[in-house]
Amino acid sequence: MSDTTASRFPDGFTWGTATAAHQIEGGNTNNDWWAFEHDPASPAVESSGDATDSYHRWREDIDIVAGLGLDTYRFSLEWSRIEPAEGEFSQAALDHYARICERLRSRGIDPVVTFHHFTTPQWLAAKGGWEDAAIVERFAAFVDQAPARLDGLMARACTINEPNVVSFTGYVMGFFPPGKQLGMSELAQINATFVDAHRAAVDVIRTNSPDTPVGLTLSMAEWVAIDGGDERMAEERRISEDVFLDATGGDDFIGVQTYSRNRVGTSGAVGGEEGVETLIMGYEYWPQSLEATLRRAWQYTGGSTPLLVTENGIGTDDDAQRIRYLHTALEGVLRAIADGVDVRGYTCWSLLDNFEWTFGYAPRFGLVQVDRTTFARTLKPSAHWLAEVAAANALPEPRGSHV
Ligand code: GCO
Repeated sequence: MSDTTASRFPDGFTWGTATAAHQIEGGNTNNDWWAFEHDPASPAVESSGDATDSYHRWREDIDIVAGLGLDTYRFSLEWSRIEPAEGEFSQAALDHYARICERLRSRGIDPVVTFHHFTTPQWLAAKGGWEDAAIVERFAAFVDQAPARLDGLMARACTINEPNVVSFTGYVMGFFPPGKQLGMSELAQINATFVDAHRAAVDVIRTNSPDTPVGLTLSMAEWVAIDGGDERMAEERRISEDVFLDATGGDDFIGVQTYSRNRVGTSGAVGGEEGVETLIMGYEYWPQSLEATLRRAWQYTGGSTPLLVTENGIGTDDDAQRIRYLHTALEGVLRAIADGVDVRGYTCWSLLDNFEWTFGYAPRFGLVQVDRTTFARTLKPSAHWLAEVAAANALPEPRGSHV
């Protein structure tokens, strides 16, 4: 970009990075994911094991975020630690997360707290998990524990991370727990339960912690209709995204999380386009998708709610490719902002190479590499690149091979 003003983000734009409890803490033996990872019949390739040992090394993680000069760290509470058995709440676990918030605050970093990031306690999964609408009250009861302890510490609260991914991947594809392959009517029911749980959590958080902005984080893709697939594409997008965007009315923000695009023909997904690289995650290298999803979230909701990019990144062993991906994605953010889309911040997924769910440890999304044996953290060039962007609140001129 040659126009330097066009490379600047608005004043007050926030810069951060994100993680989730089960992907980094290690030893989360009491949730549905641990059971799934250890079920020989499940597609999960390996155990999360010690993950990045962040349940113990969280201070070091926060020091890295602080050292990079980022102002936001998004992380999640592990429900199965806070409520290891129904109705039994662990003060020690809550204290742990409060200490994380306190240290972040003391380093000038905003704690963005996610209440549900994919994992559900085993005792609750055994009662039917998200298939039983009773989970709404149980989730609200869990959420109710934290604001009292974390009030005044959370900068923002995210109720449920990507409910659309949990429902579709877990209950239709069978690729996440509980590994079921149900039909569309059951999916609609499960989605409705997630929506109810989100609304209930918003109410609880607003009651207990009225000054904390609260919202949902949604997995969004750029949707492309191929060869007359418009109707099919719109229907898939409705079930996957729109029913959740509809549920965000009155929220303080919408968390947009984007990685790639979905190409849909008359009978469903058609896969990647010839000539476009397929990443280790199985989807296309398509950083342009972030701009598309921000525009759509904004347009679909009538510009009623500010947007935050709560996740965006790439699983790759090629860190130069990561920098290119982030650069291209952020150019799209700038274009969207220039057109009036109210985007307040950018949070890169992820701080650390970590446990990528069913795929195990092979996809590396981190700005920071983690040795799987010593847990030593080593910053990648992309970490320094993002730090520079955050410090300048602007994109640098594209370098050399940038596309
Ligand atoms: C998500 C997932 C993350 C993944 C990331 C990369 O919210 O999509 O939260 O846990 O690791 O998306 O696939």
